[in-house]
Amino acid sequence: MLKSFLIFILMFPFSQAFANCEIEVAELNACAEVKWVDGPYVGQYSKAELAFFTEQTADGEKDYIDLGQEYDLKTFVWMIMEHHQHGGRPITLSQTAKGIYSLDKIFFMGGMKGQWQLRFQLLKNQQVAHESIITVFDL
Ligand SMILES: [Cu+2]
Repeated sequence: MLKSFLIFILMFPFSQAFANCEIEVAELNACAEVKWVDGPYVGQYSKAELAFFTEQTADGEKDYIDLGQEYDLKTFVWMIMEHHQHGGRPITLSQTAKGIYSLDKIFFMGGMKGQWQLRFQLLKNQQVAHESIITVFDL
């Protein structure tokens, strides 16, 4: 009884910190989150913010982290169609604060049937160390 109570106490801070972990980034032992600033739209530019953080308190305070020298961030759109997949126009990526990136000119082209995804990768020595896939449209 006492033992299970202790386990509960030990686990609680972790589950609370990561309760709102939309996207897990195990390599950083962190969470990521994508917020749409404008859009998402099909056929016109959308804008989003991508953030990396380690903890989130109950009142929504986040501890943003630096990706550091170790990782390069890459963001791109990707479409999965029935018989092939392909990318699209490049996203304009810029860091706006510690752990926070602005994704500008995200373009999900219209006129196709398939899934439009937003993907980000962490590159380490030019190799993909992490990839997250966010399905944005199912057309
Ligand atoms: Cu297509």
